[in-house]
Amino acid sequence: MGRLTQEQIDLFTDEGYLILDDVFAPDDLQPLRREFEARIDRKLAAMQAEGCLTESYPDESFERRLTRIYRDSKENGEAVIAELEGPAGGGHHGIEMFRMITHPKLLAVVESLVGSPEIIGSSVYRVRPKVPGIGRGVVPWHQDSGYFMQLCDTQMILTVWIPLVDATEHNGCMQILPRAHRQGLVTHHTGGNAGFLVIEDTELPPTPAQPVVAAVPLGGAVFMTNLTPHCSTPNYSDGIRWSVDLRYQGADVPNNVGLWPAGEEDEAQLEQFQMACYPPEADFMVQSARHPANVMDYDTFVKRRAAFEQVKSIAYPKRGWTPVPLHAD
Ligand SMILES: O=C(O)CCC(=O)C(=O)O
Repeated sequence: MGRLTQEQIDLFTDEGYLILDDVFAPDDLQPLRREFEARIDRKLAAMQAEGCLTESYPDESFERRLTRIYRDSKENGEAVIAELEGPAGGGHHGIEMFRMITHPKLLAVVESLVGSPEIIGSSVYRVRPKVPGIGRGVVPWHQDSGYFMQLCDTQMILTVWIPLVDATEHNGCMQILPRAHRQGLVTHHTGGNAGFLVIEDTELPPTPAQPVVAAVPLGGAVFMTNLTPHCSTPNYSDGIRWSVDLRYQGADVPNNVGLWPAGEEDEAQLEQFQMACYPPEADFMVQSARHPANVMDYDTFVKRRAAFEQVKSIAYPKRGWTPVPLHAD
């Protein structure tokens, strides 16, 4: 799998999404799975040392271990998941996470879809260990732009959703509404399941297409635009539906690549930070034909993410979405 064919690019442009089954060889994903396993191991060992965990299921698989912990104690399960997700969902920033974001096989596809070799990656990536029964595993209909700044509503930001196990309808893969992305951003509401934004069914953009089940095997990925409506259904299996979702954009799309927060920004500086699509998290160059020296290395990536995380004054996008209206039914 290298760059995409024109037919695949056209399909993405027309439908608003593309599912590829073979972006990676399954072995390519092993290092990230192992990195998550090691982090879970460390967290469970610490919890055992503190006396809050009796059984840590060391022989259980990547697909099952957290499920066992969660079933024994929701609180303990949540503590491990929180370690991986961090406060906003993209807390894990190990070297293998960085290698995944910058994987050459992935960037070849990303280049085809953003239409430029100048590619910016974003700290708006999320780690999702979707344990059966976990409330926030069910994500209501939304467009990713509902979470971004208005200035980026007409820009292309690419979401790449990568399962670390086979993702099926049974274990709660995503559903996507095809051919709706060209109608722009629709009204979102606050107060959807687990605090997510939600597009009400009656407010979904009209499209002749029916929702598609975005099942994808290990090694594959789902590519979507920031205006493609999608949702995530319950995990009915007895295993964890692991995935990561990453985001990319061309270098001409508003970003914060040139900015380093110092923690004492004045009003004018803070305003500058608001000129990115998602101000509170760090953007960084992942590929550049024009300025290869600007491509970020791992150490700088870690420092940059930390610098943004520490500055609480860089505001989240405020879109003015109103709460889900009360319905008579
Ligand atoms: O992984 C999921 O279940 C939901 C992902 C999602 O909604 C997103 O990537 O925007």
